[in-house]
Formats: sequence, structure tokens, C-alpha cells
Amino acid sequence: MMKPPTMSDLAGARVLVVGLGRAGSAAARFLVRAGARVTAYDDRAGAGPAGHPVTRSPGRLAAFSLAVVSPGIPQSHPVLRRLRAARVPVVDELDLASTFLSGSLFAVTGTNGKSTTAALIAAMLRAAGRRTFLGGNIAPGRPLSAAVGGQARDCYVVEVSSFQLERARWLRPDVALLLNITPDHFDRHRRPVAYARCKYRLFARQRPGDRAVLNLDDPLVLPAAQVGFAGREFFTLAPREADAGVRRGWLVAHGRRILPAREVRLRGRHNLANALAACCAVLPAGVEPEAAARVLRGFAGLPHRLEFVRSVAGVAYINNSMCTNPAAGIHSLEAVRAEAGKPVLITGGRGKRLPHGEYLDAVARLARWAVLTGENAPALAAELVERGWNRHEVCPELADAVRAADRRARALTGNSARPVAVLYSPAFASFDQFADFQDRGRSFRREVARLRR
Ligand code: UMA
Repeated sequence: MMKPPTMSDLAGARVLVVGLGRAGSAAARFLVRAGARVTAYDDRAGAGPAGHPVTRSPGRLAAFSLAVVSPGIPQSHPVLRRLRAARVPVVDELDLASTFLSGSLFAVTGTNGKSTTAALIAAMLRAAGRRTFLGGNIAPGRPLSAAVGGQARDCYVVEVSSFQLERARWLRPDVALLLNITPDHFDRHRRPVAYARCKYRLFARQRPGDRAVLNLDDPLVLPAAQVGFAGREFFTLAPREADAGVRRGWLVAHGRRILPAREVRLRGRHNLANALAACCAVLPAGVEPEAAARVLRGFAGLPHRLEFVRSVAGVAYINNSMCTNPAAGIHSLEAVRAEAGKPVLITGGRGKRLPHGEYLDAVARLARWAVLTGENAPALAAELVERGWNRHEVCPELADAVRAADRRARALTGNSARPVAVLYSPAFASFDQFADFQDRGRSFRREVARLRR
């Protein structure tokens, strides 16, 4: 296995940066500062920060001593194939950046809950006075490369996606967390097992003294305990022995009581699991339970995740645009159902070839009404009819879907003592109609702001 380059290796080296979005631009900046001769490749003319030349014909690839690749570039990309044929080492942006940082590295992966858990860990470390960088895959995007050569931090907390792990070769977190594995990204990882294996790679380089924090309740997570040499710690929501769990209504980690579960401000059982994972990760790093409890009492959640937008005519509108897969869709529906009763649901988007039968079962069980929107709305409608559930309508455009949900919720609220919530929880990707899930969430907020009282 090739060793990571040092700063002096980079000085004067010819490096190809592939993809000039957020990750590639940050990598290019630090490579230029390190004295590398950087060429940037992108399929899109005009990509990258203004003033940085981008090429679509990088020339003789064997001339490069290293290629730094953005997470969004698939392994099958023709340029990556040619780089491999020319025996140029291809490295992921976050992977490379991680080798230049001192300080403790906390890395969080999993299908769902990564950003929330990473944000909780960072907030807890900061509450304990640690200078902490939060970045990686977490949107809107603060690539780890941006931290290289900047002010020194005590801790780096990164969210790591399967795309980043797929080609990771050096990443060795001091503390690595795997929250859960449910089907996702089958458009990129052809087989479910390939997707799970990417997640396990987070642990592959860990050594004794490093720590692996794993979800004891998820059978797909447990094989990670066989990978690498870190000490294993487990969290669970079930009433059984583990390093972190809920005991007599209290969150407990490493034998220390944190706070009563009902005082955790984030809603839903999935968020309780995220809170336990974060506590499990930070307590051995010296964060006192009081500091962790303060964060959990105050942390209201990240944008686009079960985010309260506004009440109109007694109807609460909840933006959950970050929900991009069916498993997240089920958790969100369960959380809202427990808090506010069965909602009027707006759902749909672009399918990622994931199985979604269980999600539609949950929709039929947990929603009062469903407004189906986006590219796969007609297909979802047909599948719900097959299930014998007809409480839905199709509105391909989000603006119409919000107005339809508004009419339906008002009508239902009129008949019931309890107001009905409107939950926008797509459960599918956003790329059918939007740039990304944030763009989609902002569109939802805009449409909700237009509703008349
Ligand atoms: N590009 C090509 N050819 C391709 C694909 C992309 O040239 O085949 C170019 C595009 O023209 C563009 C650039 O590559 O100029 C985009 O690169 P990118 O897709 O890697 O996106 P970045 O802007 O660099 O953002 C990436 C992550 N994006 C992806 O993994 C798709 C961001 O995660 C991350 O925040 C950022 O790095 C900083 O680390 C976003 C994401 O959607 C939030 N992640 C996925 C998810 O969470 O599900 C994995």
C-alpha cells in the first residue's frame, strides 16, 4: 500500500484534481498552497471557483503523480479508468486531507443520522472547550481539505459518505461511528453488499487504542466489529447490556447518567439512537455528562430534518426534505405520528432503485392522506392502489402539492379535535426537480410561506 504523500512530496508534484465542486476546489486550494502543480478536470465547462482554469482534456495522464477525486465522481468514470490504467494513484479528497491533520479525528458514517450525530458530537466537544472543526459530507459542505494548513484544532468531526469510503486508503479515525445500514445509493453501489462493505472500510485502518462505536441493534452494522483493531463500543435502544443505552428513562453512557430521555430536544427514536451514539463517542474523550446533557437539551436539529416551518390555520408544516431514502421515510413518519398524530404526507421524488414496499406500507398505516409529488408520483399512486389504500392524490409539481396538502389538512382539522400536521418527507432523491435536498427544502419553505391564513 502506497504511503500518503508528505507536504514536501507535494511541492512541485503534478496533481490532477477530478471534479471541481466544493470538495475538489478545497483540495485544489490546499494543493496549490503546498506548492503542487495542479490541473483541474471537470465534465462541466465553467465548473469551479472563478479564475481557476478547468480542463476537459487533461492530456497524458501518466504525467501526474497523484489524482485527488471528488466524492461525486463514480469509480466507473472514464478519466478514473484511464488514471488507473496509467498507474496513477487515485485518492479521495477527504482521505488525503485526513493525513495532514493532527488532533483527534471523529468520523461518522451510516445511512441515516450522520449529519445530526456529527453535529451533536461537535457541539459536545465545543461545550467541553475543545477547538473543533465540523465538516466532510455534511451539507452544505465544508470539505476536510479546508482545514488543512488552517488554524490548529483539537478535534475534527467529519461525516463520511459511502462515496468517500469507497476509495479511502489511509483514513484512520481515532473514533469511528457506524450508525445504521439500510438500502441506499444503489444507483452508485451496484449491490447492497458493496454498499455495506464501503461503510466497513471506515474501520479498516484503525489500531488498538482507536475506538469503534457501533449500533448493537442493527445486524448489518455488526460485521464492522470484525474489521480493524479498534476497541469496540456499542449503543442500543433495546433493554440490554451495552456501553450506551436508556436505563430507567435516562440516557446512560459508559456507566454515567446523562439526562432523562424525555429532555432530549430532538424528536423520534432514531434521534435517541443518534444522541446515544454521540454520548458514547465523546465521554471517553473527556466530555462531562453535564456538557453532553446541555447540548441535548438545546439542540433543535439541522435544517431540512423534521424542521418546523410555520403554522397556517392551525396546521403545522414540517420540512423533512433531507429524507432521501425509504428507511428514513419510515423513521420520520413514526416520529411525527408519535408527536402530532397521523399527518398529511407529501412524498415522492426520483427513485434510486431501492426497495420501497415497506415504506408504502408505513405510509398507508401512518399517514392520514398522501399527496404524491415528483417524478415517481404516478408509480407510487399505482402501488398504493395495489395495496388497497386510496387516500392519496397526485400533484407532480411541489407548489401544487403544498396547496393540495393545505386544502386536505384544513378539511381534516375541521372534523377533528386535534389539528393535522403536514409533513414533507420525500423518501426519494431530489434530482428530478431540484439541485439537491437543500434546494428542495427551500422550495417547500417558499411554498408554505405563500399559503394564506
Ligand atoms: N462531476 C464531473 N463528473 C461526474 C460527476 C461530477 O465532472 O461524473 C463534477 C461536477 O461537474 C461538479 C463536481 O464534480 O463540478 C461536483 O463534485 P461532487 O459531486 O463530489 O460534489 P461536491 O460539491 O464536491 O460536494 C461533495 C459531496 N457531494 C457528493 O458526495 C455528491 C458533498 O456531499 C459534500 O458536502 C462536499 O463534497 C464536501 O465534502 C453532499 C451529498 O449529497 C451533501 N452527499 C451524498 C449524500 O449525503 O447522500 C453522498
